[in-house]
Amino acid sequence: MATAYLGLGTNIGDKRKNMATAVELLSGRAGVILALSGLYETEPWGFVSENRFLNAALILETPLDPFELLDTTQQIEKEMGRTKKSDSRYHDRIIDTDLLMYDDLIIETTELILPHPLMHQRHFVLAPLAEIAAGVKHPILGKTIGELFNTY
Ligand code: PH2
Ligand code: MG
Ligand code: MG
Repeated sequence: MATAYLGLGTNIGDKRKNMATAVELLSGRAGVILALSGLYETEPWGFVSENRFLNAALILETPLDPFELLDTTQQIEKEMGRTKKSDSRYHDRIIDTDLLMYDDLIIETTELILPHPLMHQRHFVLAPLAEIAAGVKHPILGKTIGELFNTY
């Protein structure tokens, strides 16, 4: 079993319902949810949209390896109606599930980078994550999530 840290975001449709659906599907297919943060209303970061986000983070105890977990989260996004655009810009989305950390694993592949390369630069990730995982160390930066959030 591994411990994985996920970030969730949604900014279109019934956002509370999207969050609840994603959490339910994850807990059925990806493992056991050990902790779930509150919901954070945030402004779109990195792109312009009139649709504000709801963001959250969760801790998952999972039997899946990181790539199986990625496949599972992408399948859930697809089933919930997420469509991928071919350009590399950010877009409004029904649901986004990002793998932030997986134990203290460090990997860099074309498919998956862990820890998530931008997590420490994003308030919308650090705020919910610090609520449930303040004492957990970032495997590369060597600081805890609480420290990263406080010095953000
Ligand atoms: N996700 C992004 C880009 N910008 N902004 C907010 N507030 N919340 C997000 O989840 C988010 C974002 C890319 O995945
Ligand atoms: Mg994302
Ligand atoms: Mg994503």
